[in-house]
Amino acid sequence: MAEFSLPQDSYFLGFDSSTQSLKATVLDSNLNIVASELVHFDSDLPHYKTKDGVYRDPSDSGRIVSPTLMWVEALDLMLQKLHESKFDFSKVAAVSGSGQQHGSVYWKSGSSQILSSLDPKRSLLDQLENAFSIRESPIWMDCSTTAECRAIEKACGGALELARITGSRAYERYTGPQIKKIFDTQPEIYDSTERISLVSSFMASLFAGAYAAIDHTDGAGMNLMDIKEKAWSKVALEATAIGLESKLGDLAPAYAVAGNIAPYFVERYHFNQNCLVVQWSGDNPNSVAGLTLNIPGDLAISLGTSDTVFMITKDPNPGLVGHVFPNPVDVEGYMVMLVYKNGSLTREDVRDRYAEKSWDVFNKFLQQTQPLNGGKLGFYYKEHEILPPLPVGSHRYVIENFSDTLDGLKEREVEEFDPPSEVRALIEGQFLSMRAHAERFGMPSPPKRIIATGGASANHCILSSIASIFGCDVYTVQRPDSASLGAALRAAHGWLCNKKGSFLPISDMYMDKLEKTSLSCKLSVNAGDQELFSKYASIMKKRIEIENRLVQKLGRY
Ligand code: ADP
Ligand code: XUL
Repeated sequence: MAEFSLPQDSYFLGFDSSTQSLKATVLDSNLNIVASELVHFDSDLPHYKTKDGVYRDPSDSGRIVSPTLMWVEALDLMLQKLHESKFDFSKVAAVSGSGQQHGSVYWKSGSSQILSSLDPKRSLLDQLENAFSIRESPIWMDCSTTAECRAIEKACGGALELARITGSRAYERYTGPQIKKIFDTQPEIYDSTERISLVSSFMASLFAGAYAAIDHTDGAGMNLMDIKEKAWSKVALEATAIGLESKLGDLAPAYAVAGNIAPYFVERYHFNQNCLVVQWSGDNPNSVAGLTLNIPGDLAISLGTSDTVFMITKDPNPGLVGHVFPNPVDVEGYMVMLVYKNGSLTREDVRDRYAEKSWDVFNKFLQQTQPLNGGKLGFYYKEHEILPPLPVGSHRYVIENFSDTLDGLKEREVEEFDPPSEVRALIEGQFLSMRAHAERFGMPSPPKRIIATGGASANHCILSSIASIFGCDVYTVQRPDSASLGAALRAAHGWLCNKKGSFLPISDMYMDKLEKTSLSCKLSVNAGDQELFSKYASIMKKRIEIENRLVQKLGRY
């Protein structure tokens, strides 16, 4: 083991190019955080005029994109900020990162030439201004490709068959349906594109100064990769667009090296020329690494722009709900995941409308109201939801004569609750939905424990509701950005695998010393009581009954 230990006095730099910001976390060779930095898109780069990092089509077509160049400029600014804080780039042994999943970048023919000859005297933004055939990247919040999804499913033998091959049925935000839309509606732009990257492989390409491969894990978020073979699926490629394989390039394992860092970064920021660029991956998969999720039965909940729930498994069984991706730090394992679009931005919306725009007031309302909310149930969709597939809108119900048992009780639809009940209905609704769908997806109930991460995991009142609804202890990590932390850890892991010349189990890196590293989790809230857990089970059944009716009436499938 010693011959494969991390070099002393070296750093591992991890990024997270997410919806609202670019974050960086630096680990030292003892896996402790030594630096972190953030570029917030709306406030640090206001000239792009994004709201929450995105542009929403006002016509309600469901089109949601982000300016590709904003991500490039964010990297210029991030490196500038680190430089100004006297960060010593020369100590960085490896760089890796996370990208928001599914988003895509379209490189114009001839751009590989620009990438491989970057001039260290000029910013990246300046040189990449004309490198993209599409200037606005479709991102995970987009839901404008329902027709393309149905066409791809049909061509692949149905939704279930597509899920069996690629890990998911067709989803609007997935890259394959997004590419199909461009291929069908803007063929000349498709033809003028020489490479399509994911956000993750795009950022890796900048650092490597050459097109980086798409990694096996983030590649599973495209509806294009065979998750067992870890190769492009011929049938899915054919169902999507002609001539696609060459535009996608190769796939690679997440632990592989994309190349040495480009001379641009060596000359401009004084990185060491031997610094490795380890393949970037998706933000959720990197959180699996950052949360050291290696025990089946542990559940992770990420409360970022999106809310996600994930677990690891050796034996995935992809179906019509949820997603399966290869585990980025276990070559034989997989992760299963549920994704909610109405996460933090919907909580902010309810906070702004009912709780005086203040998390303190929001939390006071959560504390003032009773668990189960006196039988008041709410469904809040500020964005078209993924799970369940419902359009924008809110629906509120009161269970008549609510008492402890719900058997035979009927609900009545209402217009609005009092403000404290609105807040509780939102929070209980979000986590009851997660519990219900995660149970259907094979989550042990209660799970052994939950590890919470993402911006909203800083909110203790929200974590308390999670502990009551799921009936288990809730842990948190030192900092809520597990995606950039996981990326830094994967940079170290990739460095070691490269040194060894083959895959090394990631737990070998922290086996006996987890508690002494920045990766350790701490207990944040104890499990709620068993009786309340059972009461939540019966109100959850009622909620799913109502949800199924809403899907029948308004749903997209
Ligand atoms: P992403 O990585 O998807 O860009 P983050 O994980 O950084 O998102 O989370 C950002 C979100 O965290 C914000 O939209 C905000 O609503 C939420 N957040 C931050 N602090 C709190 C808090 N105290 N209570 C609830 N939500 C919070
Ligand atoms: C995952 C998903 C989101 C994005 C946002 O499928 O769509 O969680 O990764 O970061």
